[in-house]
Amino acid sequence: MQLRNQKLAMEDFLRERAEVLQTWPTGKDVDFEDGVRYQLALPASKRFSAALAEAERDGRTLSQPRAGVALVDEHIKLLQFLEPSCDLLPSTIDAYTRLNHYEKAAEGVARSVEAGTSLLNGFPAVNHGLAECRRVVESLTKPVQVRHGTPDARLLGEITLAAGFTAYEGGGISYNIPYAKKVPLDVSIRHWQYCDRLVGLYEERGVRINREPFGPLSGTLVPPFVSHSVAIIEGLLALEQGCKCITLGYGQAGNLVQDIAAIRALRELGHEFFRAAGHDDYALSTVFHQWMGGFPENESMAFAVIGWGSAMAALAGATKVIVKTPHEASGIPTKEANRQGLDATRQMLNMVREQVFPASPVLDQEVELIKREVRAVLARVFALGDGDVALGAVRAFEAGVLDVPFAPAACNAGKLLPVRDNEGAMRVYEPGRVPLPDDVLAYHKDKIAARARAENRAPAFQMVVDDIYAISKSRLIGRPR
Ligand code: 8ZB
Repeated sequence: MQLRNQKLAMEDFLRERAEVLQTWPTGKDVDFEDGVRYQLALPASKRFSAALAEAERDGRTLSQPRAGVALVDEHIKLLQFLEPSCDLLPSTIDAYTRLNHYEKAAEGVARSVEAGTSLLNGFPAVNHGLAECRRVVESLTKPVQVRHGTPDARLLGEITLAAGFTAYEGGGISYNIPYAKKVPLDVSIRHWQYCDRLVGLYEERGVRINREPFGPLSGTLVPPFVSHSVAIIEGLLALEQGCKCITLGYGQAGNLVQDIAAIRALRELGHEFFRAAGHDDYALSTVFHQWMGGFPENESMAFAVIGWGSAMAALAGATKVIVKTPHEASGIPTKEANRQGLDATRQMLNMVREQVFPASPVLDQEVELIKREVRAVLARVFALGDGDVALGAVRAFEAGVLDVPFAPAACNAGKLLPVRDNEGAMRVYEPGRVPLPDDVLAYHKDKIAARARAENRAPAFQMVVDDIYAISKSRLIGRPR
């Protein structure tokens, strides 16, 4: 395959489309023109892009849960129950659909009907098909996004966008590296070019669809520059295919200064790289994910983690925050627990709303550090791709230049090791083959050495392990006992 960051030719897209729509029977109900008409008839109050634009204008942070169950009526009831407590709605897709195992999802639906409860970990939108997905959209008053984790999300995109969902999460890197073991990266990137081209076709017809690369990646001690580099690459890939409404994401690290700096750097780097690639007609927003790593079992303790993430999202000025629940440590939350997470989040967002984190040299320094790191990595990505960012991304993962900590994908080097410094910021303990400038590496090393001194132990892999479990055991930093 000759992967290139080029807008897919219409005839190639249409040929592929005919195949995609045949992969499962519900595909045949999809009609693009009908989808455009349906989307254009939606009220502005159901448009994801409109809600984001308004929040950007007013400097507000919107809240959004994750939620999805097997059966349509139960899914509708769940979202209607959450709707008063949040600004934006999801439909979290089940794991079988994410792997394109629609037969298994069908079994799960049948068994859920028998059991009278959801036996899938999300909403199988492909199996339910266009008309049932429209019933979901029509039963709600707020915008709904498809949230999943699917390396090949072409059919899912065709069905849900024609059904009136107005936002689509994912990307060829961010829905491969953390989710799949052996899907080749060029394949998933190519499948996501299809999704982005489809969104672009809706855009051409005046239908704005929000696109959100999945920011947190493995959710396990990911330094901001790693996830920012991937987010910007996926933003560039989406823009090339005609997407115009991009939300770049970041998962909370836990250190106040680093988290605020990360969202600021993400926004500024987004504009920097998008404009440098010749894009000027787009809307950019940001999403902050409440802590994506291990949570405490204790629900009161979990609320503290949720609250800290909410405060950071608001102080960082993120456009939206993805909300966790007090059940995070145990699995899929009940609808009540989900709503509790949303209510706790909204209370914190409302209290922090008017406050501004004071300008400070420490913050500026952290912003500048992240920017230098991302620029260094992306410069190498472009060089490896002979100027092409799609090809460059594939080669950069092969070379370990892009390297996501603790990700399952075989095509990910897994040589970069992160660890927290003495204030809990994510630093690089072992860079692997990631091309950070020497002075930047020396800075990380110094910050880690300061922690090692404070803990009276040498920096070692044990420190990394301690950090992975720290928050679930009630601390940010994995100090020795
Ligand atoms: C990568 C995202 C993981 C997070 C939550 C997990 C975890 C997954 C559902 C869900 C509510 C669902 N999650 N599936 N939350 N309903 N069907 O996504 O708990 O926090």
